[in-house]
Amino acid sequence: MLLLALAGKPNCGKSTFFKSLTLANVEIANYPFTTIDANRGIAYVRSPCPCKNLGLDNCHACVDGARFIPVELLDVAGLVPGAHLGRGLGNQFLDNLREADAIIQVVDASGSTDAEGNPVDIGTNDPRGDVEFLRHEFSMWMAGIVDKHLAKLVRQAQGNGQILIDLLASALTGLRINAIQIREAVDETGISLAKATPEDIEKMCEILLRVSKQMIIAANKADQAPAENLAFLQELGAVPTIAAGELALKSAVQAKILHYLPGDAAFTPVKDARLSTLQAKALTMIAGSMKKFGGTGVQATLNKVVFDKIGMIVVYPVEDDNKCCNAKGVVLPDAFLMPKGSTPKELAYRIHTDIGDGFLYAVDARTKMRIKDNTELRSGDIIRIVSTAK
Ligand SMILES: Nc1nc2c(ncn2[C@@H]2O[C@H](COP(=O)(O)OP(=O)(O)O)[C@@H](O)[C@H]2O)c(=O)[nH]1
Ligand SMILES: [Mg+2]
Repeated sequence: MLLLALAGKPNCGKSTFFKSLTLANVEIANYPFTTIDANRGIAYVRSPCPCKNLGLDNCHACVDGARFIPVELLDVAGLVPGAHLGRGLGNQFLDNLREADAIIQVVDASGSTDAEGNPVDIGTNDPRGDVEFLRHEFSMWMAGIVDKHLAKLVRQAQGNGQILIDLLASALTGLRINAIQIREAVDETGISLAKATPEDIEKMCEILLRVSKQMIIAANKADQAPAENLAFLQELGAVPTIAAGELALKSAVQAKILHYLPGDAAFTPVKDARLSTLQAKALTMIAGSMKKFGGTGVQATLNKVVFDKIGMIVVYPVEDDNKCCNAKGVVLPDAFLMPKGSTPKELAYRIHTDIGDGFLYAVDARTKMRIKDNTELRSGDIIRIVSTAK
């Protein structure tokens, strides 16, 4: 399963963001509890279910045409300046970020917390510094790891540049960094890896971070954010978010007070729901912010990182391409997230190793045509795999 990590300084709203995405949502989750432990949980990306277009009215896997597909989410402890030197929980949370496929950088766009997360007046703290510092800490930490290994690897490579890169790649597999990415970073920096100074390594690691880790910024506390902060963050591709609003909505759905599907632009109160004055006031405020931003932005952030940044597509394997169902008649039973460029044969392996090993051909359920095993699948494809395995 994909792993996404929430990172940022203390008090920017990471845990609120995390809870709002992993709170057991009765309407969408098959799992009664989606929080695996305190800081690891299951969140869901939202994708339109193909059932609507195909006129399949007996689809039970989606909610009103919205399909929710699980990914794993990590709430990383608050990062403080100097973390790479071991400040705060230091290396422990940097180590957490290491295994993630992508990082959602939560930034306090309201500017109501300083660099260490202490409360200050709204608009006091400039989020520019917050954006910089995560990249800085992470790349400095990486540089420390490269620095630790490099001298020995240079001796082992005996003057062969490619071997040196390959050796370094092996040393960095835990960071999910490969030789191609190292080559790119070395070339772009223009350094000689064998003679790299500590400054060279730092420069290279900045680029290495950029090419190896996808990141997206959640401009959180958007409800209280000064316009210039939002404008600056949105220029960096940030999504304005109101994590506290999303969490309140999820709780209200659980309490059966309102209808709201994560990612909707608005919510509707349940008919005859009894709201306290406080609840009604809070919901009115949330509704106002949602109108301004087109929703709470929390689901939008998750979708953007998975579909646009990492580049995943959604593929629906079926056993019966006429009824788009499995052997038991369940319509569109599975939705798989797969990397862009995946092929039917890779889908077969994703279903089961035996199905992959016995792969014969695939059928596109929409066209009923056979497709070649090296065809690139497209998002929304419904595919029947024909295999010698049963
Ligand atoms: N106004 C506003 N406050 C928020 C939002 N998200 C979180 N907060 C508040 O920010 C504070 C810190 O949140 P928390 O999730 O504990 O931050 P963490 O330390 O990064 O995990 C809490 O008081 C939250 O209620 C938001 O979208 N808007
Ligand atoms: Mg927290």
